[in-house]
Amino acid sequence: MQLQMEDRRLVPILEKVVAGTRLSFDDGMALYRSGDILSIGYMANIVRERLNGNTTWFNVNRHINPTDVCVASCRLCAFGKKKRDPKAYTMSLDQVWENAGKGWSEAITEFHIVGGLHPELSLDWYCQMLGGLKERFPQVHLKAFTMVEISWLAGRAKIGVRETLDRLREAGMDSLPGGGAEIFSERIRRIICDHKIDGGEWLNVARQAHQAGLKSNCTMLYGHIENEEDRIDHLVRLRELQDETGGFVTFIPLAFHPDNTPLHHLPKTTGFDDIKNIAVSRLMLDNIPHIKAYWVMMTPRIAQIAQRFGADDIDGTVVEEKIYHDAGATTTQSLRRGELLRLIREAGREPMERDTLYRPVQRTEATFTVLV
Ligand code: V47
Repeated sequence: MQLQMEDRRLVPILEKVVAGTRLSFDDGMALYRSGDILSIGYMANIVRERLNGNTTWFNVNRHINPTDVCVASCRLCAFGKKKRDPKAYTMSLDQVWENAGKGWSEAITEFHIVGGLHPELSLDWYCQMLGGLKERFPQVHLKAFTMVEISWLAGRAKIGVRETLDRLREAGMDSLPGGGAEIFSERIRRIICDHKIDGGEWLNVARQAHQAGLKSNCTMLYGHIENEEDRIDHLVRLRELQDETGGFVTFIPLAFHPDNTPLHHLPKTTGFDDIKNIAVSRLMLDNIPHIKAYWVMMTPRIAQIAQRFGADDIDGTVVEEKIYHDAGATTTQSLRRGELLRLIREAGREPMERDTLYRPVQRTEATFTVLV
């Protein structure tokens, strides 16, 4: 039985979705302009179940932010600080390694490592940091540095992006997170993050990472001053690069949190828009295997509902998230494994623990009990 679509303009899109035909820019616009969230979710769920069945993936990870010192002054950000700011911090290598081991259990499979664009820390310092982590935690996957950080480190070392990636990989980097993409539209970037590399360069660094054999994630920051065309343009540009490289593993739509940023006057996103972004991205990004509803950003409640609107991933236990909490996120800073399992099961999905590259993780009782 098929859903009776309230918005009849979506019927041709449903036909494409059922046939597995790629959606056009205009289809994307029609989806964003429609209020018929149930029909949009129904279609996104078809794609989600085609690609991931009834599984919802999660992982057990820890975030490490070695420094919040940043030469850029992005209006979207509440995390970055100038070096002279008394509240700014930069960890020593020993502190990074010690921080990584806090609350350490065999259960953690991933360190998610990102930070500011520090004016002095060198590529060698970052290589030492990765090497020290690998030495201490050899089984943990190091998902480290946004495309923006890679470009910055290459510039500081006065070498090319490819050589920078190669050196970081030799030191222990296993893949890259999806941050820093924001929204590719130059008109918007000039206002929200004018000190950052432009969208073309972000895609170029991602291309080189994928060509070097490294997988990465990708993101889109929405809910600030962009419009729906900017969003579809962003999604289509990611889809085009994915056609070329196949290197993106997961897409994560990130809702803008205005608190403590120069854009604090902007309203927060709504649950409706959060769910719609999950669903539209699932429908437009037909070549990216996973869509993550990042609970830290969208709250566990919305991330749970998103599992029936196109998302197949809820991220992980996280532990000590800083970027969103500096920008006013009121969610907890970590979720226990048992809580993630409950959220997923109540949404009628089957939880599957994964490593960063979506290989199922098997647990013995001994390691299982550590985090439940
Ligand atoms: O790059 C910064 C965004 C990103 C704000 O790859 C903000 O698995 C909202 O990329 N309001 C970092 N967003 C987070 C990120 C991420 C998160 C979870 C998983 C993965 C992954 C990647 O957060 C930044 C920027 O786009 N951001 N400030 C803010 N005030």
